[in-house]
Amino acid sequence: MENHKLAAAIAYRLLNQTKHSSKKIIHQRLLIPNFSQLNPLSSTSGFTRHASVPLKRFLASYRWDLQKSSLIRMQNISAIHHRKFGSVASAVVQRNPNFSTINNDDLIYFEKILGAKKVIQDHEELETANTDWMHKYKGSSKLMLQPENTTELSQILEYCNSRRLAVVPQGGNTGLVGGSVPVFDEVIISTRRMNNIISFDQVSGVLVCEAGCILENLISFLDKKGFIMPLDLGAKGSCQIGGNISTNAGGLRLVRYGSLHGTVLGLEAVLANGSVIDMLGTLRKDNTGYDLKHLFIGSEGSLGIITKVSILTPPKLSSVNIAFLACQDYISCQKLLFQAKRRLGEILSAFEFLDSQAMNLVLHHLDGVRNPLPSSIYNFYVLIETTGSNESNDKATLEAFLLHAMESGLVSDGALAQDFSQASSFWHIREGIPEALMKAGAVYKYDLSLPVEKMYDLVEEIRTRLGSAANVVGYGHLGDGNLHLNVSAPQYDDAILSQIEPFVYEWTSRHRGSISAEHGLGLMKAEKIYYSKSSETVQLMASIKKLLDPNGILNPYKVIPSSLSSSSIEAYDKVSLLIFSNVQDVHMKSQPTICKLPWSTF
Ligand code: FAD
Ligand code: 2HG
Ligand code: ZN
Repeated sequence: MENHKLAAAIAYRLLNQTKHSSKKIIHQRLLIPNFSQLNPLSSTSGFTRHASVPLKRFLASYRWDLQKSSLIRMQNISAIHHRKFGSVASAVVQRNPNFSTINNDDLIYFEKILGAKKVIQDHEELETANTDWMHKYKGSSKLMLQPENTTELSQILEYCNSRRLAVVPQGGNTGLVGGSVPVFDEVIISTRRMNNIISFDQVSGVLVCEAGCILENLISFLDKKGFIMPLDLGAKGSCQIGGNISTNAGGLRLVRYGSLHGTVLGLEAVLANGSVIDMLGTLRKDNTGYDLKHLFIGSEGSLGIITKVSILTPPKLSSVNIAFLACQDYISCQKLLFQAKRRLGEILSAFEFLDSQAMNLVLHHLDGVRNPLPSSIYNFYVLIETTGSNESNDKATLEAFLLHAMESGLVSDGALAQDFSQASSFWHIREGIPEALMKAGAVYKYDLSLPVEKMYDLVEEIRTRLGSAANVVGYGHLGDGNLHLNVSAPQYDDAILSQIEPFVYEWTSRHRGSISAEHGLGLMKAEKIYYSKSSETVQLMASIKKLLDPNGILNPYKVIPSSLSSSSIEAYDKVSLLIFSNVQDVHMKSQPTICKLPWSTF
């Protein structure tokens, strides 16, 4: 098909400019004040709606600044109605009686080393810090400490360890697996005051900063220097780099820049006994023995508290393009990914997908969101971003890719963002899904790595199992083989849960997937670890935990199954006998039937 006919057949639409409250967007608009000159079809006040534009002209006029705005901030979340808490935590674990409870002498000590303003006992502040982003997990801590530097944090941990006071490290509290809030009365150690940028090297692109820096602030800082963060996620307005590293967050750019195991060059961490471990190297290459920083990346605060990080940041490239495409079926999404990897190659920077259920939720629950392709509801949508340094080449490459995708019928309709506002509205649809789900009611979240070709079968199977009882939503980082399966229901209901679990974990295990692609295990999945890890691996993890945190004070009840995280080595032996006598199927051979042993058993 000739280009112009194709362009006419596929309505590349221009969006009405949506209002957006983000300060960041306003800032970015200032960076491209003369955009209306770049694009003859647009103006700073609005865009012609649904105008079809010849593809070549459209692509030629398309350019905007790279960074997206923060869509999710904690202050937005207050609008989300408060959820009834289930018995998620207390049903599975009991408070470890080896832990002490806070007394007056403790408070006097903390005030002495930190000063009163960093020792928080205020009811409202504690209520927020005890409650997770989803309002699903809630602890009852009476104390939050906010150290300002590594020395203060080290003193806190040394003291807590000597007193057997359990602690929970907390960054931006955007975690989705109940890892960032206390289960019982653990002391909350917040890194929010440790938010200084220490150095930035323009030549190497290495950023060194404290763990409490908010991701979006780092993005803004780097933007001015002509660099970007190698990770980007919807929670960037609240999450902290220490929390990102502790969860090994994936996000929207992993397909291009890889995981934090690759980009984090160094760390400083404080162990449970207060020892400061300086691994804050800035070298790309350092093979002097074990690379222990990796133990802290993704260990969810169970081995130490990260205080400083050094991270490799890529240069900001000038040519960014975003396409929002519709596909009729999941197989087309897969084929599109296959094509995108080959045809877009090194300029591909995001490949995200959502199904029509996810799209409907966003349209229904988020203000100011429009479907870029409103003429029909398609079964699947794919958001593709390219980032490169050669504007004309990148455009030509994307153009060729899109033409091919349309000609071969993989794409049914599509829209290309023409400016930052449109790009941001495309991203808003994808990044806004978690918030829309929160507004829709109760939500069961599963974050799975699965072979791409099998991934959506699971969504359909769960849909069949649940019938009309719940809305089953599938979306995620298709480019990374990461499905976000969310089940949305009017309220939490054990009948619904029993249709999902253990089915979802067994299915994932059978397909050799991971039950946590990027959010971690936290409290939610500590007991489910055997679905993705062998018993020997879990044993080794428990031994490492024991070595670094012998009293088990760091983020107890999370990550490691409770049966393996008692405070004595003898108890480990006893428990492992109890667990591993319970052999199930091939992938599950080390899976205990859910160990609900009370601590007093040890
Ligand atoms: P918190 O939630 O405070 O903590 C998370 C875990 O890390 C806890 O176990 C906590 O104890 C530990 N921790 C925190 N700080 C430290 C520290 N300094 N040292 C040791 N342990 C620490 N995740 C993704 O991977 N990809 C996404 O695309 C993504 N998108 C999201 C979108 C939304 C809207 C939301 C709400 C969450 C999203 N998440 C995503 C989940 C979440 O993991 C990330 O938001 C983020 O990495 C958590 O950072 P945080 O600072 O909020 O950490
Ligand atoms: C995302 O990719 C996050 O948007 C959240 O990882 C996923 O809410 C979820 O299930
Ligand atoms: Zn995600």
